[in-house]
Amino acid sequence: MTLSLPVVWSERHRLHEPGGEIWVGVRTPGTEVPERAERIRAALSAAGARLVEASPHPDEALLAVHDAALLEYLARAWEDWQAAGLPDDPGQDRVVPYLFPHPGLFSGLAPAVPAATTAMAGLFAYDTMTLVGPGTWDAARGAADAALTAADLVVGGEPAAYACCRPPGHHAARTCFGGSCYLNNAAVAAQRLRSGLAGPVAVIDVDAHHGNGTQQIFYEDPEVLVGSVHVDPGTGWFPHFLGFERERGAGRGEGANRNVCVAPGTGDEGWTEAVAELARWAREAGAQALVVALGVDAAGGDPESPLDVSAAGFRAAGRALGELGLPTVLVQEGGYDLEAIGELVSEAVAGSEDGRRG
Ligand code: SP5
Ligand code: ZN
Repeated sequence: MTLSLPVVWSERHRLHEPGGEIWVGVRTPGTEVPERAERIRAALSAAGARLVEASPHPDEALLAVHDAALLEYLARAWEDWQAAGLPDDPGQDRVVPYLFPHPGLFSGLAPAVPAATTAMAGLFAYDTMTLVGPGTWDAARGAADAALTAADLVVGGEPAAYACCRPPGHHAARTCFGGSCYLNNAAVAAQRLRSGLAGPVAVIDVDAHHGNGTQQIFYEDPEVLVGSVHVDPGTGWFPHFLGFERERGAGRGEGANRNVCVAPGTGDEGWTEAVAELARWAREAGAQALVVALGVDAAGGDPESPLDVSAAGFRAAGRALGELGLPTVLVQEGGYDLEAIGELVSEAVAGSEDGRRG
């Protein structure tokens, strides 16, 4: 098996060491670790893929999906935290929110921009798990550059390209971040495809968790179709508040959002059929280009999900997406089983090449 598509990579991912995640107030080891991307690169290189270094892109590409205030915050959050002395007193070496401007507090007023560095974090972070350290911004920027470079290659005529994005992106929304994600890599790739190619773009998200950030960014946009298959949040899984099948888009984007929920324990048959259903939906809606938000945490054995998909299931899902025959950017999302992640990604990518070749 030799992969013919380019694999875009940024060395900067290593600068992001979350140092764990704070869950129910407890600092746990966390699973979104640098080794993930290294394992993926090793497996794709072994499968014969060409490696391409991500090239820097201007902020405009990010402003197409995020508010300037979020970008400005992320760019300086760590330095502000350090300048405020918080690593020494009280001894917190990552940016962690403590107070959240819950919509129910405000009687329709806009929350004030707080004077305290400690309070700023809650203005942008929607959970306590997504920590910011010294290299987080550079790494997140590198991941977005990888997605944009892959999209540039596809706009330039490559049939498909894969971006090894780390940190992942699909939980990051227009004004806020969480779920181990800071910048929405799949969304910036979709905007790049949309500006470079004609017609609607589909984002199909096969990560085990709902792509709530991507959904939010494009919720009222009829030109970016967003479909996600994920473990039913109604059975107790992240992101808990979103990802239900009744969420179908709004305004001009009514009908352009599609969620397919699967039960805990779902394996190859049910899951690949759900992916194929999203592929048919995108085809029928007239998609002219495709972004695959390729998380592999639906795998049996992944510590972050209760799904039970095998390497063969990822290959079959890749094939169903490749059969659409669309210009395609695959963007890495989750996947946390270090022993399996390389093979799972490689099978999904190889499947998409099988499908495109027919
Ligand atoms: C990109 C992606 O896959 N993000 C996944 C974020 C889901 N994280 C939810 C974590 C919920 C708490 N995990 C507790 C683990 C305890 N060991
Ligand atoms: Zn996930």
